Amino acid sequence: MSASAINNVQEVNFDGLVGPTHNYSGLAVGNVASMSHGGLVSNPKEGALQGLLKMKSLMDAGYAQGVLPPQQRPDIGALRDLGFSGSNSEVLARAAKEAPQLLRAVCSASSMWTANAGTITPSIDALDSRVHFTPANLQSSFHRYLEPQTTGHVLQAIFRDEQHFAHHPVLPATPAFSDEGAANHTRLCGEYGEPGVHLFVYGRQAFGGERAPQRYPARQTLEASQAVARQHGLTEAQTVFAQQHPDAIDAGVFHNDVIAVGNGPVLLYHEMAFLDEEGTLDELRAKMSTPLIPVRVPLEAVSMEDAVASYLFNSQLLTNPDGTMTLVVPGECQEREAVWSTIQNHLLAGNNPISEVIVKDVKQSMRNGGGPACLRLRVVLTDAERAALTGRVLLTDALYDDLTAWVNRYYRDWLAPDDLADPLLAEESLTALDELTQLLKIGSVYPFQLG
Ligand code: SUG
Repeated sequence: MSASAINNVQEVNFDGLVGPTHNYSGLAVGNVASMSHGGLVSNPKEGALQGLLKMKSLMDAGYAQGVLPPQQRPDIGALRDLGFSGSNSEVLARAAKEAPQLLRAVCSASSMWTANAGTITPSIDALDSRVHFTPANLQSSFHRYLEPQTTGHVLQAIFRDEQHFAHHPVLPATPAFSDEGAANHTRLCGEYGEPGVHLFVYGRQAFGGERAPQRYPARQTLEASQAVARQHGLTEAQTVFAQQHPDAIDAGVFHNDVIAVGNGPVLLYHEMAFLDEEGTLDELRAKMSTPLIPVRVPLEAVSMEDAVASYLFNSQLLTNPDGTMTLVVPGECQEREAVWSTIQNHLLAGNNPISEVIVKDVKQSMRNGGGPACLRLRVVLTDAERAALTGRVLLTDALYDDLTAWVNRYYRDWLAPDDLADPLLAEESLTALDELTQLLKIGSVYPFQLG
């Protein structure tokens, strides 16, 4: 019997709940969807329910599903740090008048994209047999730079048991160590309980390096990826560091997970994903103990524009017990002829384990550049590690019902940019989040709870 079968090792997808202040503020440079939808009216209730439905349908299909809470927004503390003073209402009103771009940033519900929450190494690959976590510093943008502290609290609250879980400090929040977490990290392996190889994809080198994007920022540095690997004790034999193609970043591919997705031995990628495609595959093949199954999508089949607009590569690739794989694609893939026919004729009909496609509507998130894969943080856990989790964070029918009722109770279905200054929105959000931490039984994780 294989190691994963013995220890019942599973991949758990921890999806981020869409927060009550979900809005479109055009905050993310280089993220085409965010830049083009800034100013639209959002529907936080619909966003949260779409996310919950995705979680529920994957749970119903037999995949292990977890949930992570959103963050405290508006982050009035951040506005105070920037010199706004007075009561909460006064702080919000002054920011709305004097620095609306800052108010928008502190209201972002961007923590829903938990693929950016951090990088995880499963215990199977760690010398001390613990699961290792590093929250991403997300220093590339102000609205996301606000996330790591609470992300750290949340991860430490849930993965609290020190016998099983090890937490590392966030990397220095400076351009040299720009880190966007699991969106630029893929673990390839045979079965989950077998040793894996960690593919870290970076956009630029802080110290040296020849090629870098010209138009849009590269959000991950080689130095950051190397530091995370070092923290987790990963050796050279366990890691591959590959540069993302700078032209892809300039076409709107702001994370590797917008152009590639891997799971088990399969790496589904677009020909423009890596600067050195052959070198990357060769190194993976040399280091993996199981044969790599590359599934390459050529430019002639899917243009960069189609890849970025459809988020084909931001699909979730899920492993089934019989070794086949299921691809969970966003609804936008159906709207692009070239993408849909590539899915049918190249992926499903091809000689690879992908045998099923599920379409999910996560439009509220997609308009900000977050597809199915952005919304989840993958954590490979053994039975014992799952049993050691703190809180009620693994989805069940009862938890789904509770969370759906909670969203329906507190969330608005209409949020225009001007509503962000509404002090009632801030109050509603705090009340909702306080109740959520009780519902999830994770204790105090938010600044307003920790004092
Ligand atoms: O960081 N969008 C996010 C989307 C992150 C998607 N995550 C992954 N690819 N893993 C970002 O660009 C937009 C917020 C706004 O414009 O209101 C935003 O932050």
